[in-house]
Amino acid sequence: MLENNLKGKVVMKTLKPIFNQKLISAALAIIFVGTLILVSGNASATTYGDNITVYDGVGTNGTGLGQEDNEAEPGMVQSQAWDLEGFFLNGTQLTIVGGYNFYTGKDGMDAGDIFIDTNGDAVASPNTIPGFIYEPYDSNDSITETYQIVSNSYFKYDYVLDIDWAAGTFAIIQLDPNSLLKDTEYGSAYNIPSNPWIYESGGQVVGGGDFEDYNNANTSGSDTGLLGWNGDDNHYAATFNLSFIAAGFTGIDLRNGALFHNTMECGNDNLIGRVAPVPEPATMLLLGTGLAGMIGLRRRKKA
Ligand SMILES: [Ca+2]
Ligand SMILES: [Ca+2]
Ligand SMILES: [Ca+2]
Ligand SMILES: [Ca+2]
Repeated sequence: MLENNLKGKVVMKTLKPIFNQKLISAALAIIFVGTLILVSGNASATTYGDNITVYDGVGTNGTGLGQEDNEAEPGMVQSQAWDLEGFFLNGTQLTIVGGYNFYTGKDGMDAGDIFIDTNGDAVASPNTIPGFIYEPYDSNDSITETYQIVSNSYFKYDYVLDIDWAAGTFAIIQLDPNSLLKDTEYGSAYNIPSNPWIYESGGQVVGGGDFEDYNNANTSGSDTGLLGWNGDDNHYAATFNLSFIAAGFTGIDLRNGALFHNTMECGNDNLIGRVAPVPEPATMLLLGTGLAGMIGLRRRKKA
């Protein structure tokens, strides 16, 4: 198309202003599409918004986004009842979905809190944490585990949704490096990447609310694109309103990107969601100027 429009200098001169306008429009269109891709990543729209699940760094047996559907951590029970399947985001509505029943737990193992990182430095799903002393794993599970208390200085989460699953309520706690978190039952030596499990103490309560709870009757695979496993097609969901983010709460803003982490008491499965940062308007303008400039340069070389 470019070449056809450049048959002679006279023609080119008369077309030049229109051509530049087209180039700028094309550049802006490319930037617009690029921005959409940046915002959505590989996400796909569902009943609960975009699936924002990413790979948790361990295991490669799963399907779907992050290989997280029909996947639990290596060496752990592999079944739908233990499967955390995805984080979804619709505006400021964060939904977690699993074959695991958050409301009742499973075999005495309760659901965990949702940890949030907003400045990109969380040590999520590590295989080792320098300086951290892991509790020996009790291989025959004959004693009551001690559930180590872990300093947030190792994990660097910024907030936690401290969830009362039975009551349908949660507190938003702003964490600091001295906040204390609790590891999983098998967590210390056996299933390191799943940690931490729940909030223990420290930090500051900055808000809270009710969450929308769904049972499996409301949450089918067709709502989410998630799969049943070995004939078990139950899916459970819970939706948390993070509007405190939209309200511009100090230090937390989804536009800067965020990471979400959840596991259950035994750490059988580890789930991570991520929102990519949205470029600032100034950055987009720079990108646009640069791209238009590059196209202009290329065109001059051809002429
Ligand atoms: Ca599944
Ligand atoms: Ca999973
Ligand atoms: Ca952090
Ligand atoms: Ca997992």
